[in-house]
Amino acid sequence: MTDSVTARPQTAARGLYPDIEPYDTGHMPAGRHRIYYEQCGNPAGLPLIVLHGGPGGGVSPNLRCYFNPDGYRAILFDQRGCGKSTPHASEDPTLDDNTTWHLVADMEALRERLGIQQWVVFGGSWGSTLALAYALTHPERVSGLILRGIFMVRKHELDWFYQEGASHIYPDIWQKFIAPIPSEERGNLREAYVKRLYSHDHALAQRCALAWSGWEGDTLSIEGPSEAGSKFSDPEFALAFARIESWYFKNGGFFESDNWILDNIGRIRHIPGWIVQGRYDVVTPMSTAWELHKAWPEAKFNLVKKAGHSSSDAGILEGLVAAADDALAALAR
Ligand code: STX
Repeated sequence: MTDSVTARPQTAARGLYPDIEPYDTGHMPAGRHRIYYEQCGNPAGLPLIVLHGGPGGGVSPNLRCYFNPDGYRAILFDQRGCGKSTPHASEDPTLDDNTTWHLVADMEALRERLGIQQWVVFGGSWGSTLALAYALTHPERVSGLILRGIFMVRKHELDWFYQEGASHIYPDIWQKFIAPIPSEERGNLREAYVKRLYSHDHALAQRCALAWSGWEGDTLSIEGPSEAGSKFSDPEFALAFARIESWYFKNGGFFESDNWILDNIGRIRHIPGWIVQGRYDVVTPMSTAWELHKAWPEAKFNLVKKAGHSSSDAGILEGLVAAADDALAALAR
């Protein structure tokens, strides 16, 4: 292979930072839970916390690589019930103590444990929901918000993805999503799923979990379903993911009212913000990001023309790295 093939053009967009190992990992007790966290980059850098999606998605090593490791002290953690946090929802009989407000409290406990006054909050999809909920609860703790694939867990957003809407864009994949549910129960798919995900018929629960999880995994990216196997087809991941998501969605994200985030956005408009949204996001369609942009015009709004929901879709990845670089330049002392 010649240099002309491998050399990156001068105009190459920003890619991920190189793979990195955490300089610290641990488990934080939270009631009967133990919350896994890791710290990466520069211990004296600008603190930033990463909020994964789902809920129930867990963090992965590539999430460490959106942040300049010389400038950031990036903290990643697995939210209750998923990833390396325990008990794992795939083998936990209850999610009663797993709500948005428990996660917000876990973030506060983690912040105090790590001796951090303020941090940048970075989250995509459900991570954007949780970031907004946290900022609205503890605005003084947030130095900046970097949000991707905006999601507010409102009924119409859930109906779009789990009842009718996305079904028209991915009818082939939708067919697999509805397959485990008898036709007479398809009028309310979320309810039909919730009933089965804790079934004593373990094979049924597992089949439903894989169908639920596969629907999301296969519709995330503008590139379409990944050919290679993915974590969405891992039975344990899928069971925790489906149980946690459906529990949060059944409860409207545990918000006081459907439009709670937007109704209260005035309380956090002073926080420096970056919004990155793919136009062809089928999981969390752009209309929600657009509403947020209208309600919070001060935040930088990066509409990525040729991208879907995934944080690894090229334009989204570049937009997130650029936003984190911008935030570092603006906020580091
Ligand atoms: N779930 C939206 C969400 O938060 C309805 C989400 N979508 N995909 C993900 O999260 C991961 C790929 C991060 C698991």
